[in-house]
Amino acid sequence: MNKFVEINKKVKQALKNNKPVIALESTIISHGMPYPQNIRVAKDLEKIAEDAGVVPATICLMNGKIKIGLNDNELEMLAISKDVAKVSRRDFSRILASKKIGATTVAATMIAAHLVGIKVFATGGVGGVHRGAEDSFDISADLKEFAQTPVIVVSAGAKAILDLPKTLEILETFGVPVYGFQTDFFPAFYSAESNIRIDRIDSEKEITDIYKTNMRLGFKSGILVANPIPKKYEIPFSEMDEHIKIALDRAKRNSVTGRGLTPFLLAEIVKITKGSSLETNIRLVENNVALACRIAKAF
Ligand code: PSU
Ligand code: MN
Repeated sequence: MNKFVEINKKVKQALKNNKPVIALESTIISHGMPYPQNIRVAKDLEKIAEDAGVVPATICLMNGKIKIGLNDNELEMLAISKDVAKVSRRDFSRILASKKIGATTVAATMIAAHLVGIKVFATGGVGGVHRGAEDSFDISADLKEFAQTPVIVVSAGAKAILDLPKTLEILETFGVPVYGFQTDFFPAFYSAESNIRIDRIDSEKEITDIYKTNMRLGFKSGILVANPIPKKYEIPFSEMDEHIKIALDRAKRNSVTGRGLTPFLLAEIVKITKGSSLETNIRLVENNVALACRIAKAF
């Protein structure tokens, strides 16, 4: 095994015995949610997986190692420390070499998961094409990663802070399969549906069949499974759009760009919605973990 990789005992056992494992990202803990909700969510997601008979592997970079599966202390460090780097593909080697703490984004978590043979990964929402990308060129490295790393990622679509049609266009250009899970429309993170039609699948087995076919063909792409938040927890698209416009305007006035933009927008939206967007965010990640577990078991 790669000398940079450190897998905890439970995950190693499960991988060795071909038992179901899912990957979880750590940027959602360090940069995506405020303390103390972030640590509660991190532990709660692991418990959802364990209760489903699946071994959770939360992933981060620490002490020059790619850590696969974290203990409570490590999760707490990610949740509390102000010194955690947000790591996408380009940051990976810098943070490993410096032995600093890095939280992995969707892109970096896919890289690590694939390195150790984890096929399924649950997150909240993937990065995408930012609104105004025609000027800023801000397109998440997550999209490029989907083109080259064969991991199934369960996400509540893409965050409504993004330009959803452009995000889907780029994924199509990169040859990335995107499926609505039991829906014909791309979910918009906080809202169960946008008005954008996508291909639909209805069962976990269809996903594992497509993945296996992809692998047999030698295709390298990942698969994005877009799993809508349950209707009863959603914030309607029209309502969310108002909040998002305010947050985007604040980002512009404060000149927030680059890797700081997504965390800034998420935090502003939590303030604007007085915490209700955070509640929604938590519900949708839980829902994604539950589906990821069912897909991992279907393998
Ligand atoms: N979705 C969330 N919270 C997050 C993110 C996504 O609900 O914190 C993170 C993920 O780690 C994702 C990253 O990979 O934001 C995308 O950042 P950027 O747009 O800078 O690529
Ligand atoms: Mn970006």
